[in-house]
Amino acid sequence: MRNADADIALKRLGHIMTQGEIVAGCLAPHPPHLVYAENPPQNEPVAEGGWEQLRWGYERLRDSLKDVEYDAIVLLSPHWQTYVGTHFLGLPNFKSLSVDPVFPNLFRYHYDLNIDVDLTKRIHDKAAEAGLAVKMMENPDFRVDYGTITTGHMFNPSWDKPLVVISSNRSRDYYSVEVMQEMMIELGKVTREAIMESGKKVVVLASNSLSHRHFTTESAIPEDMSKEHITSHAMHLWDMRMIEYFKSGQAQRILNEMPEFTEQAIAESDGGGLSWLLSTLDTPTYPATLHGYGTIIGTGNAIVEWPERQHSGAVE
Ligand code: 2X7
Ligand code: FE2
Repeated sequence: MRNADADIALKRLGHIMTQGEIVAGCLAPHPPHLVYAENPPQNEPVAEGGWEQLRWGYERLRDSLKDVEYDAIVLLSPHWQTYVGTHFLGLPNFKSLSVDPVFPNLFRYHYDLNIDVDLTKRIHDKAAEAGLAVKMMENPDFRVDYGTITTGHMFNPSWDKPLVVISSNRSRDYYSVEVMQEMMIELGKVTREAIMESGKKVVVLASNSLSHRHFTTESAIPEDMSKEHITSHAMHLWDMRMIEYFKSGQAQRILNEMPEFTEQAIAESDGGGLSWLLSTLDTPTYPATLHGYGTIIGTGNAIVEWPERQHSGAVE
């Protein structure tokens, strides 16, 4: 009897020890202006600062995670747009120059990033099993989009953690926000399952702005903050509504209102990142931490952390 009890206890312990964990989920937007304003050596253009509210927000996010151990970063970028299914960066390393097609004056970044191919393959395979169309991107000359690079840099400027990079399937363009969201909720579920089964500790990042109406012209000095503000009051109201839901733990309400938000605020949630993120976190009911909010060429951007490690019975 004692031996049987000991066996069960050992099995349970083994399960706890090998169980993976999402330590945090974050909304981590990627306007290239943030990297431009930071002046890292990898980026060619030189700035006189700018967008400090958001850059301080990223500082607070990095600070919040500085003592938290994790193995990999899983990131979905709306600027890697794939029209047939969801794709995953599938080689151990990608190195090249990433240029923002709209703001080449601000973002020409020499990147060198490592991929956690094992975790990528686990998520890819689980998504395939669930019936989602998926593909591993194994072209070594593939150029990584600026959304991935900007979020990757602002979240972890030392690039010392491997990434899993997931494309944005444009099902919203072919179908509707509702169809896109159904697919992203499924992708979020399998992402969570694959992480749990991998035994790894992971941070998940949705790389997108909230309201996304740009100005149509750029000021002579892009970092002139006297010119920066939200495009319209309607966009501001939508952003504040979403932030209220983040802070009060109402993820289900965000998912319910996603079609109206995405259409009326021209929101970058159209790429599926926010729906996917909330699904990886099992539609959280606990409050998220708002690390920062600010506008960039008229768009609304929030840096938000769901400290998942403090919930779901996880051990820090
Ligand atoms: O990709 C972006 C964005 N999401 C918001 C603002 C400005 C530029 O690029
Ligand atoms: Fe964007």
